[in-house]
Amino acid sequence: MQLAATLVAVAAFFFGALPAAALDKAAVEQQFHAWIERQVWPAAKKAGVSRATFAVMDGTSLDWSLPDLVPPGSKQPASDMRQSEFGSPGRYFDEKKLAPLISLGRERLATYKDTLAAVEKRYGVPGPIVVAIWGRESGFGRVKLPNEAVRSLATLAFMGARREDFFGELVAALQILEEDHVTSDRLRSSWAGALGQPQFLPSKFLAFAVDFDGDGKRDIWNSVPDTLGSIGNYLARHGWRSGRDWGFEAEVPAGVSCALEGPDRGKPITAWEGAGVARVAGKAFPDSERKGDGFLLMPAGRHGPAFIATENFYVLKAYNESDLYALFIGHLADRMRGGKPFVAPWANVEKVNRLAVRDMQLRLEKRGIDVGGADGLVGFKTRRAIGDWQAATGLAATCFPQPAMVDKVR
Ligand SMILES: [Ca+2]
Repeated sequence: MQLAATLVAVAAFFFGALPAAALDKAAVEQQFHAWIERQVWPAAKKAGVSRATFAVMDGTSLDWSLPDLVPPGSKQPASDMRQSEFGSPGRYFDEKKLAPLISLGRERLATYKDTLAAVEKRYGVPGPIVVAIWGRESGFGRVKLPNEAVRSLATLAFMGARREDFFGELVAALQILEEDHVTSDRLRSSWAGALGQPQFLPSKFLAFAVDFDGDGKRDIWNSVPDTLGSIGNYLARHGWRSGRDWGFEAEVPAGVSCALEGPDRGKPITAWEGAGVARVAGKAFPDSERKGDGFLLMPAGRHGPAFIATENFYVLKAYNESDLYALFIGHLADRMRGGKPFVAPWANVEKVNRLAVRDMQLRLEKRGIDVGGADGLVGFKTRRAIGDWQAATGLAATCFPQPAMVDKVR
């Protein structure tokens, strides 16, 4: 957050936004309270929030420490994409970072064995998957949530860079207080308003949190059963298929193009086997999985491990849209069950500038190629577009951007 604040300050200097110090903060606070009454109260009332519950807003002030704020009268800071780079996905899977999550996760699997069995019975999601998400989101509830959700959300809805996304979340947070699941002083969140141990945004809480311990409250802050049940319910409601795994590391022969990646290019795992794809380390795909669909997944293209994922991999992506997040959860769950590190190494790739990637994506879009949005981030659609360009240019397809190549792709 320190870095983000510095970048905003730099952007403000170069792009003419008012430095925060020059702002009349007292005047902005006044506008904030006028906005609460004029904009937030009617929406909250319509959503069933009582005036008594809404009183929490009276004592709420703006949190000026949040990143990327755009106070009224200042200009939207320019995107900091030009200063942003990304490297190998392998850094997400550092064994030193994984080790404590694996050992603490195994302890939680033992401690909450009965609860997790009940969660799997009701929602079909295995314990290690639920516990892996719990660990990744809040360190199994050990992370102290730094913010009051209402204050953070009100600040972001009033003067955040993505104001319109947060207005509904603020109203949803007030609905949670109205329903009395937790008192306002205990409605803790991340700076971005993600609530409790599963880190649900308020709208997700309303839709997916459950009271798994039966005390009448959906308490994802203090109740482990409510936390685990809510994660299970979230995945079940997003289509988790009971009895299927998330995916398997695989060896993909050179004759199978990395550009075949993606959830829209699935085929039965037996068909991948027919094309020469095999599970690593001489293991076979489980018989129960082989007739089901598999999807090629290569987060680092030819520069790292490859996988045959199942539909459940894409259910994990409903929790967080990143391929690497979903892979992290699946891998962590495997490791808690005694699985081994990935067999294939993550190669040391050169860092790539996000702006250069975005420009490449814009050129591809102009040709009608779907890159999944020109955002400077590299999802499967961008990876396979690169692979297709490489093949058309007579190069070996790697399906991953590198600095020497991104400016040429078109
Ligand atoms: Ca409860």
